[in-house]
Amino acid sequence: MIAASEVLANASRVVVFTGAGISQESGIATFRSPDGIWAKFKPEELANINAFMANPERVWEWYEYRRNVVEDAVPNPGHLAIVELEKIVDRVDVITQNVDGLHTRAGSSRVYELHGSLLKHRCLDCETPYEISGDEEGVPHCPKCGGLIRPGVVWFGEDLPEYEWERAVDATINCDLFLSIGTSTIVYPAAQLPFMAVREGKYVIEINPERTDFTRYADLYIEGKSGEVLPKFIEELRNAKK
Ligand code: BJW
Ligand code: ZN
Repeated sequence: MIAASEVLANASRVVVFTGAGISQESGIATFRSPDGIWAKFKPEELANINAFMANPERVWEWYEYRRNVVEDAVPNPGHLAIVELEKIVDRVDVITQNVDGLHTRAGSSRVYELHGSLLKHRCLDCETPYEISGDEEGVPHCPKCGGLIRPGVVWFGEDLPEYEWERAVDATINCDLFLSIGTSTIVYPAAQLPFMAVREGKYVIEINPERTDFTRYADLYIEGKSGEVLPKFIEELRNAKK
């Protein structure tokens, strides 16, 4: 038994809060591990509007490279276990910081992407969405106003999308089980959510091979990779409900 059976037996609204770690086993590098995306590139050099304005081609190329990696990746047993969870409890809200779209591709039905998506683009000036054709050479321009097209992710210093953030907070305060999976829990405001869940008296489980700033506040810390832990955890939850 890895979790309190009573909590599992009574869980009906579950929040799954995820970070880059859940996609690590799909071959997508996390941000802050020694071989992560930012071991080679500093976030302040690439993931902000000033970097894009200073050198749009360079930033665009980096995002195109990552978009291609993500398009070739497939959901792993961790993503699939979260889809399975929908068959066991009344409601599952997936709140993700990931920009890879893998929860949706896996089949989760209620996904909130707090940091946007590598697969979406929009005009920097008029915000009109832009569909990538694949024929672009360099940074495309907006057909409507001529502005530069930017990746649809949330850079440092930018606000999170309002609707997704509101849904995330609402799901957190109304859940009865909160899972924090594969996130270093250091990027705000997203990192507030597990702390908010604790403050609201929710049962919070963290799944991560490494301890984080949040670990000591969790009701239960399960050390391990999400692709290995989650399928077992879901099985346990299913049994607790029998
Ligand atoms: C496994 C595993 C396996 C491995 N299984 N687990 C002080 C100074 C400066 C700024 C700030 C500050 N305090 C707050 C801020 C603001 C800033 C912030 O939080 N900075 C912190 C770094 C301090 N936040 C913002 O700017 C946000 N906006 C904002 O606050 O707006 C208000 C504002 C307006 C104007 C001015 C100032 C503020 C926006 C944040 C947007 C973050 N965007 C990014 C980049 C997206 C685009 C892109 O992809 O390029 O989102 S940052 C990056 O970090 C990305 C991620 O979503 C996010 C979180 O990272 P995550 O997912 O936790 O990944 P890792 O790599 O850190 O951790 C992976 C974990 O997985 C590890 O724990 C591993 O152990 C584990 N793991 N394998 C399970 N198999
Ligand atoms: Zn435009």
